[in-house]
Amino acid sequence: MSFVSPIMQKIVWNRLKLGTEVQVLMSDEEDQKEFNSDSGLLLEEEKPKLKRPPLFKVVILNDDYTPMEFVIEILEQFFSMNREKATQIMLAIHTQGKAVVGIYPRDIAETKSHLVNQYAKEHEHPLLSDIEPVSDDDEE
Ligand code: TYC
Repeated sequence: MSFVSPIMQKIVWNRLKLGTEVQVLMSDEEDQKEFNSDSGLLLEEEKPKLKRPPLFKVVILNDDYTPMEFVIEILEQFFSMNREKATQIMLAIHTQGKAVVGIYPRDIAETKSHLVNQYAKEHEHPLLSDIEPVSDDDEE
């Protein structure tokens, strides 16, 4: 065993401590880097969790018997159109066979369509409405 003076012992000890500290710091950094590159999922920005509900068109179909005035009244009552707009849409249905009268989430579209069909039946008119999913092509 060789003799090491107390002062040398202290210097060696301090260097060791310093070395250890530096190593610890470095290994922390390395760990950090590895953690970051290995855990892409954790570091990705969170995506918004709310999705807009799928939308449905309410469509009214033409027929040969329902009076034009009755269709205009349906468009005013169930789809909040003013008389001018309702007349314009009624004529579009009359000339083109059908027209979209509103776009809503599924349950609202179903309810509106059902109420319109029920109302027409109660008044003994053959008018029918239906719903169709809004496709990606429909969206601008
Ligand atoms: N075609 C009907 C007529 O000539 C009018 C009509 C318009 C009927 C729209 C239904 O959804 C309809 N009296």
